[in-house]
Amino acid sequence: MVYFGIFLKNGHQHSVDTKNEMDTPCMKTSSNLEERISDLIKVLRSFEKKQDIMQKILEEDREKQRKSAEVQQPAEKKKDDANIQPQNEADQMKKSEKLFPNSVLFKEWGEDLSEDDQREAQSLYEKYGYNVYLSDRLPLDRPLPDTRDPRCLKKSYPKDLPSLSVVLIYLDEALSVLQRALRSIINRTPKNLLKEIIMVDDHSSNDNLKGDLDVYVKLLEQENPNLRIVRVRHSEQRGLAHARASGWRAATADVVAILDAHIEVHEMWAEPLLTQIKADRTVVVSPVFDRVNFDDLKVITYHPNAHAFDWALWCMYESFTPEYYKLNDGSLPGKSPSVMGIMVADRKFLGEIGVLDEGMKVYGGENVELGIRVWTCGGSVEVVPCSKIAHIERAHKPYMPDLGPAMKRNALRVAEIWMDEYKHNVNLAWNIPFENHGIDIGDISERKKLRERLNCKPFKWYLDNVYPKLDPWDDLLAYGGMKSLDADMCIDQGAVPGHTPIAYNCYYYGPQFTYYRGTGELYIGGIKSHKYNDNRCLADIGTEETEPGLYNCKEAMQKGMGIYWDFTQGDRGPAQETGLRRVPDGKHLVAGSLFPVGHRLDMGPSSFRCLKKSYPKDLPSLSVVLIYLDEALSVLKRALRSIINCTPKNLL
Ligand SMILES: [Mn+2]
Repeated sequence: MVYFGIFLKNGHQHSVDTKNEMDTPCMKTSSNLEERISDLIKVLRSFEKKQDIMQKILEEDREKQRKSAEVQQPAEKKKDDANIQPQNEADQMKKSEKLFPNSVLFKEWGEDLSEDDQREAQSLYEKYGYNVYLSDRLPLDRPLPDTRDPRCLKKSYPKDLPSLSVVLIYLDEALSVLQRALRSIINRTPKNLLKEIIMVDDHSSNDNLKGDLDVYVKLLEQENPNLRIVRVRHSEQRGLAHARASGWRAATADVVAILDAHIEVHEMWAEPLLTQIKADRTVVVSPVFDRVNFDDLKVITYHPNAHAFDWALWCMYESFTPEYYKLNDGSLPGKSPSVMGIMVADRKFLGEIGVLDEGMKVYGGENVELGIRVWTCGGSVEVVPCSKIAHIERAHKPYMPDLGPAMKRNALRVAEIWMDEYKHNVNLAWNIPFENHGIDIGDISERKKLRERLNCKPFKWYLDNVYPKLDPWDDLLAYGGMKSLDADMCIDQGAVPGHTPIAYNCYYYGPQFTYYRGTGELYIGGIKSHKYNDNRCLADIGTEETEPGLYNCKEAMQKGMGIYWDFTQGDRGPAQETGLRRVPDGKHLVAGSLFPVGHRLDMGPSSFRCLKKSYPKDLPSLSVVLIYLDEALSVLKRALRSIINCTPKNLL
């Protein structure tokens, strides 16, 4: 028996209590207590291992995404070593032993450090997530490579640009990093435009962000008598969205630039942004970030890309529209579905449309919310290539070790307020039930009222016009884990790379996420948010003897494999009633054998020559010998089942 779809598209949770099973994996077969305990430990271990694997897969996936964004617009590694101590051969001779061979900090940096310095660098890195040891030793006004499109250098900007408030938000940032941000802003923003810098401390605990920073700010004030430097301190940690909004509230200039504090601005960063806002007060703009490596603090050029997100609302780079690339001028601003976080906007306009959702907690989602809100409520979002900011990509963030729960919660909030009939895609992406998921998203009444008051367009308009690359997933019928009730196992994508789905203890994470589409496609191991990405379809490769495999859907189609599956109502019919059949109302379960041998639909043009062969009628009779030692029961059962089902009765 197969149980498919813990959560179904109509939002009802099936009566089988899957949650319980996740918490207490139980083994039915062992009878004595010791055996049960050791089995339980094994299950837990394999569960942990599986989680590790999943974590790795996710990381690799992210890395792949990041790389594909870079490949589209390849990042060139600048050979600008001006600030880094040269490593000559004499230095290499007295190389001290690597104390932290496994630390990512020392993977490509720190060859020549003494053991004491290694210890200091490592402990600072662990605390901050970037190389504070090195930052403390680099000049505060270090030069940055000019990474702009050459056409930017020829542009001229209006003289009468709006005035600017720069908001820096921070939480336990390293002092030298914060100082370098301040220094770069003051040095590289025209004095007549920079009205004030507002520093928002979201309740840092570092002592030197009190005394030492105060001294530095005093010095800057003396140096720049016309510049207002405002300090805002939260008495408790309020999270990113609230901190950014606090900065906005304290601002008084025409335009407000809300930045992270681990940045350095490039020359002429402000003018291109202010020019766009001067021309259209409803446009929210973002500079292009160059990456500052967390280890050697070198600047890696990033080319302009749109800022976007997936259905889990994790942010990601995305190409601009095809129309943008037709213009063939990479110095032009491009429209963008969202912002990554850093934003520059007309101060009053930002207020009119509701600044930021201060009901967001900790981290994540607020940037996507802003993007959707700006677009649907009468404005637009642009990335401006001639404005560049170097931004430290931290190895870990200070807010909390795992940002997932906060992200999930904030994403559900965005969905509930802004996504109309598409809101459940966020649940799908996080694989949580549509209702009764037990996650408190806070009070959303004010934000819903705001949306009404501003008369904002529906989310469908946003999908159709602003972010058509996002797959609306509007024909999904079911999602969740697919479980064999007989074997008490779930279908799992198995080893990647590889094409063989396996039966595995149910733990309902990434590799077991299963999605069933109205087309009949069945994805195992996840679903992609974007139309341009391919999913992995369960495919019948076309021979009666072979179990289905997991293949890229398009590839499977081209090869003539069957990728459309049908489900029957979840009655427990005899096991040989093979095949998955769809329920008429698309709401309920699936019956059949876990690996539906030989069932295929819509084979398409087949090139399998074996299928066309014919064999003599009077073949010799056959004994099948199966040898085994500690084989899994279900594997053995499946072998027997397939032999009986797939061997002519008169021969076996
Ligand atoms: Mn940042």
